Amino acid sequence: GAEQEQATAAASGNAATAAFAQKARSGAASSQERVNTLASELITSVHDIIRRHKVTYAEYDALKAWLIQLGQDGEWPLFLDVWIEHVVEEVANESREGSKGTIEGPYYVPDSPELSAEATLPMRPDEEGTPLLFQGQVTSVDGTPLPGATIEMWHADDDGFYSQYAPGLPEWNLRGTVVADDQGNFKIHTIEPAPYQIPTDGACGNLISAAAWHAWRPAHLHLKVAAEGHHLIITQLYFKGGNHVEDDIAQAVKPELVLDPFPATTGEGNEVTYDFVLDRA
Ligand code: MBD
Ligand code: FE
Repeated sequence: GAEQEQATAAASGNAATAAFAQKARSGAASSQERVNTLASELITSVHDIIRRHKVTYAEYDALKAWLIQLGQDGEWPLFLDVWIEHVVEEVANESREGSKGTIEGPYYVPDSPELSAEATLPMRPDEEGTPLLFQGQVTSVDGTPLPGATIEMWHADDDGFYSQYAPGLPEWNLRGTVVADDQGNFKIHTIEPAPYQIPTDGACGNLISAAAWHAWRPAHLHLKVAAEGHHLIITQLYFKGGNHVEDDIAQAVKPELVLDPFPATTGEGNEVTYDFVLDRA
């Protein structure tokens, strides 16, 4: 029977939680002193909120139930990346001189198929969406081209779904690792993604409806750009005039990250040029 599997919050959430457990983490763990400081201040700031707003037992129990559900739905990665990560990224990259970064989000998968400097992302023969040619050059801050730089791109399809986090999509759909040529140039053929609505049927969705927020991120391309001897850039690019560019639920839009594609000279879809400048490590 060809029963259509539904995309559920718990399915994508638990997939994101399992993926995070596999993540190669960088850097040393915090010292005891730092854990003491950070955990104490976090807890104290919760106490302050309770006193200031006279939080009731009913509200305390609702919070407890919600946190339990957040774990059961596997939505800790979604929650943290949507509401917290943008400030971590801001602090981490405040002294960078090269291209702007932004949050990684919960749906990166390492080791996507390696592709040549001009390539089409893996996609279905009938992939919906406006074709997009995304091209540019990777250089160092002093303008030196970076041959062999890698541009990993991953993004949602025209229905707002990510491969490996929604049922029924080919494993590497709209994910690839493009290796730039000997001048650091790349040309990536893909389709323009749709705006992304975070799952409404899980704990994060419950919070959004209980607070009367909206659940949308603007359409975006995710990228990781890397080159020997340089700092990795993790970023996203958006589309000028698109829905929710001005009110991203994840607060991950920066003016430098908004693309303005124009009709492709080939006559099919749109094209845009965007160069990446990497800081020396
Ligand atoms: C996404 O696609 C995303 O990029 C972020 C940050 C959060 C949820 C879904
Ligand atoms: Fe995303």
